[in-house]
Amino acid sequence: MLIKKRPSWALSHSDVTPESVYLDRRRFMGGMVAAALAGAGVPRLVDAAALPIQGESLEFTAMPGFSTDEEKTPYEDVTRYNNFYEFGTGKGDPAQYADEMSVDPWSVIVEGECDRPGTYALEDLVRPHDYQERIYRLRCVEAWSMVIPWIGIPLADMLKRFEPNSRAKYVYFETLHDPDQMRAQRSLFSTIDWPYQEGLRMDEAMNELSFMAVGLYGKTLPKQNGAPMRLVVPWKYGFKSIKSIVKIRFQEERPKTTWEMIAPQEYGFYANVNPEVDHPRWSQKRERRLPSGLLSPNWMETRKFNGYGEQVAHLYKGMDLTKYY
Ligand SMILES: Nc1nc2c(c(=O)[nH]1)N[C@H]1C(S)=C(S)[C@@H](COP(=O)(O)O)O[C@H]1N2
Ligand SMILES: [Mo]
Repeated sequence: MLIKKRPSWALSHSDVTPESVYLDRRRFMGGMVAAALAGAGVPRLVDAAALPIQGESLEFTAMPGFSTDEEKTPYEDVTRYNNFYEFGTGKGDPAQYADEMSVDPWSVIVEGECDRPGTYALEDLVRPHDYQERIYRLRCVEAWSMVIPWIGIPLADMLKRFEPNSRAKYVYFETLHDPDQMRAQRSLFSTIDWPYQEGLRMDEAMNELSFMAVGLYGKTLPKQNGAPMRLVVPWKYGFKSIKSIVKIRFQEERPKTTWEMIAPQEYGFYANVNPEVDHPRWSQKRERRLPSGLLSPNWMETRKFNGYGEQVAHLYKGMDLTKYY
């Protein structure tokens, strides 16, 4: 049974700001260690201490037309400040525990309304494609954001190979469900009814921005970021970008998605980044761009569709985005 507990990131508006203040206070009092434990972006006083970029190097083509030239979020923050509830709700939990998940070998079940269903080995899914690098903004519904250099392939290129048929109106994705490897799935008090599930309307999935990432910062994905393969949908709140995918299903009906199932009045299926539609318990007008601290909280205005309106606004023409949030 799903226990409807308030997720740690579903904080009330009055909780959200004090939390970052609280983390900063700890940083001042406890110094570097406390800050590292809090996971809220470690102050980089000594650059030489920077975390080396982990993983196997990948060859890729830079895609300047699909990349922001904003300053990239440092590797440390991208890989130590995560949401991956399968490993715990703390921002530092995924970096600490995702290593308990094995990602090799990895296969993905493809099913539903398509002519090429089957079980595909990861290599067969990605090998026919050339990798691209896309530097995208990632805006979490919790009102923090990052700029991440992803490596991967356009989602449309992968999905077309399965030959979806005319009844395929939506595509559903599912994360690995294995309590032996994912410690929070063993918890009796979990917020989430596992596995983590997400979905897109077919035209959203086929949009040129939708990306299947297998790496970041030029190397294979760290496990905490959703190895070996995760979705990246940059104009939507981060929770749509599902990690460690093991199932892809084409379907006629709109899939039920994890956060929508937990709190439908707060998290919708569409989840387009939208400063004009506040979360019921906090504002979505601004975001904290990581790294963020007390002296430089780095607040900035949130942009509609996370700044990708030119590429995606047409998908929602005529839709009331306050209703379809
Ligand atoms: N399977 C799974 N995917 C997930 C999540 C999760 O808890 N489980 N969290 C989502 C949320 S809320 C965000 S903001 C992003 C964070 O991605 P990152 O940790 O790589 O920055 O992953 C998304 N994908
Ligand atoms: Mo998120």
